[in-house]
Amino acid sequence: MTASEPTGPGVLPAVELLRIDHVGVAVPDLDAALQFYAETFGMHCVHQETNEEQGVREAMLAVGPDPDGPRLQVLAPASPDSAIAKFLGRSGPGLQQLAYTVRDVEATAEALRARGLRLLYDTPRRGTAGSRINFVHPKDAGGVLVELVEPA
Ligand code: MC0
Repeated sequence: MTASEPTGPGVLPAVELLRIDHVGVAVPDLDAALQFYAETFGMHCVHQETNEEQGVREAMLAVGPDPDGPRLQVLAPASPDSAIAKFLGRSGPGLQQLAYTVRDVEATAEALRARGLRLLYDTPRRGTAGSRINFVHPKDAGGVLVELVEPA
């Protein structure tokens, strides 16, 4: 905090995004998608897991040589009633989410709530590799499902 920063009642807390964490695409078949991205774009999988709570089988693909750079997340449904299954049924395969890395997911969620945006969860849930995540409703973010990711 510097002397020039505004403080006091009515001043909104800052929203601090660090970088693009990943872009998520919904696919019907994870293994087929991994083969497609490897053969077509030369992208390789650096992490894979099933997140039962989210109902997804997911893989993170590195893009380019930077091991800490933004990733492509490939999301396939692990259950028929999951968010990804519903997305595929409505829109078909394609871009499902844009995720930003944040230092503090609760503080960022609170700062967005203060701006009138709806967060999907009252408290953060478990995301990829033990991260803590929350989402902004796509109707409050220009038609984009925005994910906040606080890495483990
Ligand atoms: C729905 N809508 C979207 C959208 N999903 N718009 C843009 N991007 C999306 N992904 C639109 C619909 O078209 C509809 O628009 C309106 O939002 C409301 O639709 P709805 O019927 O309420 O939609 P639902 O029931 O499919 O729910 C949407 C919602 C859901 C975003 C709330 O998908 C959700 O809870 N997502 C968060 C969890 C998630 O996505 N998990 C999978 C990734 P109209 O104009 O027709 O009204 S797991 C993950 O990402 C983890 C592993 C991680 O990264 O660590």
